[in-house]
Amino acid sequence: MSNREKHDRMANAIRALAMDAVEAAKSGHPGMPMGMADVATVLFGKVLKFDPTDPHWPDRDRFILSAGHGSMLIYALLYLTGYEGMTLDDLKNFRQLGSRTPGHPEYGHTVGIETTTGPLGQGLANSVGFALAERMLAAQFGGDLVDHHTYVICGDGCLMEGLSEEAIEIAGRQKLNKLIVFWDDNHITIDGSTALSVATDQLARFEASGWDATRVDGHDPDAILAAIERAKTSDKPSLIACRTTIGYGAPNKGGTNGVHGAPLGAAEIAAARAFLNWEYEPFVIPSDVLDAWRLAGLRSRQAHKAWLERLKAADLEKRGEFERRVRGDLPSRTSDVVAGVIAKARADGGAVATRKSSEIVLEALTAALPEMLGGSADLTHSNNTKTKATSVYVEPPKYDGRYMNWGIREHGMAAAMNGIALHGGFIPYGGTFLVFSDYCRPSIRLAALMGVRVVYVFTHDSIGVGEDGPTHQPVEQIAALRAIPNLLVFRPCDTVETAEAWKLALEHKTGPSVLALTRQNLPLLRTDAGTERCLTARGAYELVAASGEAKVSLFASGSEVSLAMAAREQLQAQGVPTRVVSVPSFELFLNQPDESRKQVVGKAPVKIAIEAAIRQGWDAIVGSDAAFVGMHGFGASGPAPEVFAHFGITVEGVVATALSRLKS
Ligand SMILES: Cc1ncc(C[n+]2csc(CCOP(=O)(O)OP(=O)(O)O)c2C)c(N)n1
Repeated sequence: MSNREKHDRMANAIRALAMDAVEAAKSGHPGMPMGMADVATVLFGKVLKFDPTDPHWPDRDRFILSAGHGSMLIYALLYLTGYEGMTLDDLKNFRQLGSRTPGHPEYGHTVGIETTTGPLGQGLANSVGFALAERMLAAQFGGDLVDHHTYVICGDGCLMEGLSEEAIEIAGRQKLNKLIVFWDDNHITIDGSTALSVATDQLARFEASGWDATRVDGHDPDAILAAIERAKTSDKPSLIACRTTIGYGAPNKGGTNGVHGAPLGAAEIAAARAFLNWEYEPFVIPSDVLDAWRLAGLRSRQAHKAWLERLKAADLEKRGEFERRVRGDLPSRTSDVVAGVIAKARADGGAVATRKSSEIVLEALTAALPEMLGGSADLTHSNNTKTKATSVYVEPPKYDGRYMNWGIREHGMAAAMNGIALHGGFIPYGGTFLVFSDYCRPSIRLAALMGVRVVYVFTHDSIGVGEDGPTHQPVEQIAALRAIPNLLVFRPCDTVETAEAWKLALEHKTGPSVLALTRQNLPLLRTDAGTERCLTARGAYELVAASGEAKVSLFASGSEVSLAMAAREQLQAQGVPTRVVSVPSFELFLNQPDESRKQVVGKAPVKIAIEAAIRQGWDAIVGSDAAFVGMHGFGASGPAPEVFAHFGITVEGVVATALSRLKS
């Protein structure tokens, strides 16, 4: 059999499995896997460094299917190359509840999936983080241990999404030459021809951002291989535009949007089998083809062994540290570092903005944790994210810095941070204003869905922003973030809570965390020195008890906790026993056992929640009959104290609310 025949049979196995699985599921996307089968066969058959027996081998090449709707492409490849976690039965169960072959590839759910994709553009933007992490880890541990490529398949949709622009610019600026992107240039999206919606010269676009860009016939294996070999020698990231026919092999529907996202149907499948010379029953892979694929799966065995030898031969300390970094375990000193910050904050006293508190904590943490990678979307000096330890920028060609200037690209930053965290070896944190968390939201959601450790430093967390006005004053963002499952949202009230929140965020290995921090100064409230308790871990706790049986419970987060404390003073002075509950994290509180929650909520007849944001979410804690002092609409431009007064978020406002509730 000629090489070309062998290639065709291997590629046709992918095509057949894609059409059969989509047909069995009565849903799915056969067009993309059929169209990109040739590219995938060259990549997995000849180029990609991977070992199906160890999907977590740290120095494997990464493959990211940004066009996640074509999930059958990767599932077919995982089966064919011999991953234990992917069987023919899994393919037959495509898209079924509980299967290992969900509609779109899900990280952590299916072996061999590097990142969850489906929301178009995310995978491509994640890949920038992967490629960056590879360069940075290589800078810290050497090319002996870290030397791999990141390959991406993306579609027209990925390139149309605005996120792709941010990702492309970051990759070009960072000269990520080990990032190689295949664009499935098939001229088709769901609604029809790409000409309906795009007139961009994509090659020129990539080149303008510092990439190499080339075009190949995506059905010519020799041309594809040659393009990859060229890309590997480039000093820039590479785009390989692969001109393909969507649904290649389906003689009537191929090349049309009819094959994008629907089963081909029995007649077209029969016609495709005839066209492709594929005479086998559904889900049957002839042994010559399976053998060829399994051999491809063994291709990197030797490289893997050699890598293990190099790891074994490495200096013991370096090896231990590399393994710790890859596992994502924190150094044992982390707790002591945080305790040290807290002790010093108590000794220093004084009022500081929690963004400054965060900087103080970060100074200590980044010095102790080399895996922490800082950054900001051009708001470094507002977010207070840069420290002495992270003062050097990540820069080609050395990549030994620890701080990313992401530019004004919040979405690109958040998506790349997902890639960095998924790659392993780093804990990325990145800053912007809380109001612009909306620009990061699709990637935050995916971080939470995947359960990866990324920390968002969102400062300027309320109308306390002041003069910048309602465009910059978040009111609904905290509630919106609290709505994302598996995302911890912290709104600390002082330096102690901020330190505790950072500790909890770092320990939260299975999900992202948000720190919502103030621009304005806040007094130190947690003066409970001598105790080792991390009260923030409870999500909410009684900060001060009432003198006497509590008539009023004040619940507050962040900057409003000090306001609650001042209101309590006045109420107590007027003979109204009042307690204050600090609520730094809804999620952690709602996870507490019923009994402890009841205790914290207490039995005071009047409950008031205070937060300079909308009420949504508070009812789950204080009940819908409680009063709320906060925001009911957008903010206003003016000096912060005047804006707070304008909206009635004041000590007097809280006291008046309490007194009127007590009377009624
Ligand atoms: C952010 C986002 N918007 C919309 C969709 C729905 N969607 C899935 S595939 C697709 C068309 C993608 O076209 P293309 O990338 O050319 O894929 P192809 O038709 O070649 O398979 C759309 C709109 C999505 N998955 N993600």
